[in-house]
Amino acid sequence: MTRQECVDYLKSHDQYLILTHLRPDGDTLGCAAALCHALRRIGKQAWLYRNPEVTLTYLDMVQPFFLPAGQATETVVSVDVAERHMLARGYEGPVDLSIDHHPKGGSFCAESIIEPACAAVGELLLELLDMLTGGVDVFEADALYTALATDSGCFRFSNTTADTFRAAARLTDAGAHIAELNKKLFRSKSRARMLLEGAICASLQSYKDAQLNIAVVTLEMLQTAGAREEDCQDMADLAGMVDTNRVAVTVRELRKDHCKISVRTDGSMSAITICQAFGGGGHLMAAGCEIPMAPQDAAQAVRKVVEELWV
Ligand SMILES: [Mn+2]
Repeated sequence: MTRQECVDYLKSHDQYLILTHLRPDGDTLGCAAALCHALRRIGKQAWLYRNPEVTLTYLDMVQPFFLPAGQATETVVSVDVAERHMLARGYEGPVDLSIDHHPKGGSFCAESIIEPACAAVGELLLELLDMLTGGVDVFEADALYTALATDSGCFRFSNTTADTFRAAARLTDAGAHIAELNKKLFRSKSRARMLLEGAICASLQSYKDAQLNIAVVTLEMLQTAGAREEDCQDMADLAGMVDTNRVAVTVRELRKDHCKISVRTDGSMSAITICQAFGGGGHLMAAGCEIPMAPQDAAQAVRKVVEELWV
């Protein structure tokens, strides 16, 4: 549907339940919070589905809107959910409307508005909420800035466009707390995460003139650092930060003699081909697999495959 049709839809329905995705990020949660707040501001009843995987970073933003037990709802809207199986854990019902930016999003919903050119759903939602309410308030500006900034890697990823900056500028005009949000989202980490990164960096093994970099994360390292699951996000990016890197491999011990492998490449070699050797798959620049070996053995097994494929 068009933006106007979507706004008309939001105006003509009520009793909203807003859904986020599995392992929720700043885009899905920021959009859900902003949409819920804006709907309430125009007199609607709206709640967020209680996604059990919300991390501490985002809890304050969404918790006040969680659906109370026993509260009935009518209209179910998902934000940033690409596929049915990506819906937050525990939700089994139908979805009436999908607001998304994943190219194939919305296929599981009765209605959808999908705009893949947007770096974040937050970019699209700003347009919709401006049309719906006449202008976002400070809470919504903060939530949408969270969406925009996290999905664009703080405006550093290749999905960032002039429109992304224009949306951020409008959110700044609307009162978004840019400095505080950037500090919280990008310039701070838990002490456990700091210790874990230190251990991962110390584990780095480099080959091929440091164009192949392998990091190992053992259960013992996680325990020593006191790391919880949310301290482990984007760990696979670390090895690839070596400036000479072409292929970065992160070996994570899941249990005794069983490891999860994440491969990231610069596109000059296929991460899929590397992972297919171990029954995995993925994309050209990011793929994964599991190997039933101890961490160091798994690291050397992957090294051997990468070196055989090396071009
Ligand atoms: Mn997104």
